[in-house]
Amino acid sequence: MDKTKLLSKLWEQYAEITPSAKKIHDLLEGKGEEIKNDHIAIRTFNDKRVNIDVLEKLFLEVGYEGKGEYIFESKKLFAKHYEHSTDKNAPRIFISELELEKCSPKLQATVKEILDSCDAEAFNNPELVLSGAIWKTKSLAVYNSLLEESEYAAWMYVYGFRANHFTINANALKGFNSLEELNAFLENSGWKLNSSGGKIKGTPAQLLEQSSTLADMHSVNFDEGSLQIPSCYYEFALRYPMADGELYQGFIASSADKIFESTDVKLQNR
Ligand code: OOG
Ligand code: NI
Repeated sequence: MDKTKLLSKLWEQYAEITPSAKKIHDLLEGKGEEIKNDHIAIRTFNDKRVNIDVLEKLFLEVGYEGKGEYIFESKKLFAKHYEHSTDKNAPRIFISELELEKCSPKLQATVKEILDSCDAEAFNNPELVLSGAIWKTKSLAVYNSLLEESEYAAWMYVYGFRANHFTINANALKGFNSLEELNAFLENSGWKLNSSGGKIKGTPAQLLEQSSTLADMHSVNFDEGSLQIPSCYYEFALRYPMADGELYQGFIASSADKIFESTDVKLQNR
């Protein structure tokens, strides 16, 4: 699979359960904006069958290179970001993984059981990153037990391997002079933004400002019946130039820590 195909498959799969992303995309295009992607994020567990080393393979094959590494102590996450070696317009890729050994024995056992239930071939699928929730059952009891300890683990159980969000490159928007302006436009158009740590994460001094919508609510069919669970969100990133004049390319862990919460149902009720 080539890069264009991979990125468009990730978008299709994401847009299918994130109708607001498609609507915001079309709304901005309707205003004459050209939409460019700053980055795409993917989540996983650090079990060696599905960890970052496994999921990065397809991206390395299409020309991405590993760049920054990030640690999220309280959420027990580790992440890496990738940039394309030749295509400067290609979105960055951000892959995070839950550090299972730092979680409770109960959560570790649950995740092991989930992964053990999969066909071994599922892990060797070169398109694993596009394969969603590959486990055979989806139990609300399992979802709730994961949710008690890690919203990230619970989200992963329901939605699996896919793009968790796409991110609009706000530098490329012509009609907005700041992220505040873009946020105000989105809120006036009816979208709810993630307010954890403030609606804008990061500062010009940190060279990256980010905001995001709250994830859409999506109907999930559990073995016990169906329930609305937050799916995916849309992010907006504005980058500032470094001393050498080039835009900052990395991520900011303290901001990312709050962006992760865009899928947390607790924020929806604020
Ligand atoms: C990733 C959250 C972090 C960013 O841009 O800082 C992030 C996630 O929710 O999986 O995307
Ligand atoms: Ni992001």
